[in-house]
Amino acid sequence: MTDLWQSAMDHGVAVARTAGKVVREALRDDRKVMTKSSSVDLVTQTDQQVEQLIIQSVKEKFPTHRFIGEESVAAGEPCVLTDEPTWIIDPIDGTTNFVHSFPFVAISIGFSVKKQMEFGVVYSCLEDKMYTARRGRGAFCNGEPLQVSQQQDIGQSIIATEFGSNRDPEVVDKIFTSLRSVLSIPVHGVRGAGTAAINMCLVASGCVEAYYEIGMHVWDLAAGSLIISEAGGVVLDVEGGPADLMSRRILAANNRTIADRLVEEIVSFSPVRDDAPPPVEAPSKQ
Ligand code: LIP
Repeated sequence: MTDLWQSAMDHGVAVARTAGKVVREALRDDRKVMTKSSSVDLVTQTDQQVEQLIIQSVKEKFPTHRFIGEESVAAGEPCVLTDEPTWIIDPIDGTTNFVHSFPFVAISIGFSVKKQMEFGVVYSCLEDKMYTARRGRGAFCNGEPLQVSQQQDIGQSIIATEFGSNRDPEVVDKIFTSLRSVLSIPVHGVRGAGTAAINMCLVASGCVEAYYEIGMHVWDLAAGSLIISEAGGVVLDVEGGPADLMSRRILAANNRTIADRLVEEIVSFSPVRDDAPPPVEAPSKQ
């Protein structure tokens, strides 16, 4: 089995590189923008094209493997993680960045077996940085080993977070209450790259101490979560318990001390889970 997962990972890296080329080329043209759950939840034809490219390429080599892909789920495919080998794909993490040519865009590919991440690949395709991790074998960027920051003092830290695409006033209030508390610790700074996957790779690289967010999805997190833990960090729920990648809540940090301090400041809430059954539509009255 070991060699099989290595060849799957090699394929993941190769297809992420090909996908990155497609994304870079698409940036030269006009992008037709569509919306999904809200007017600020964007998708383009390139997201859909890249997801199909990745899935077709993997299917040819690993015909029995399963997929959870952002755009396939948006099109109605189930978002269920089984024990089977499963590729968890975000074809463009940072779609809003892509639409605006804001220069942080990633292809994120996680691979899970028996509900455990075996490898993660995040290709920051405009920086040409290939982040990789395999369970038990460390994390790397362009082949160089990654190590989280050794900082224990939150007051000397940079924290990454995002605002997401939910504009419900109650949710926005909670996000801003957390942000105000974190800033007021005070921390050295708060940053956000506009992509969960790259934020996680920044934690793994040691230049950001932690990243938290409520509202992103399993495809944003799957690969990055392994890259952080293989770089020596911790991946938790925002209340400090074990991470649940389907819960749409994440707190990833360089160490438990920084994570525990952030738990005190984050106002938690629970979006609809990624694996929740689709809402049943009420029968129309005749
Ligand atoms: C996005 C994330 C971003 C987060 C958004 C969204 P997309 O992913 O990476 O950091 O704030 O909620 O999930 O839609 O660009 O793949």
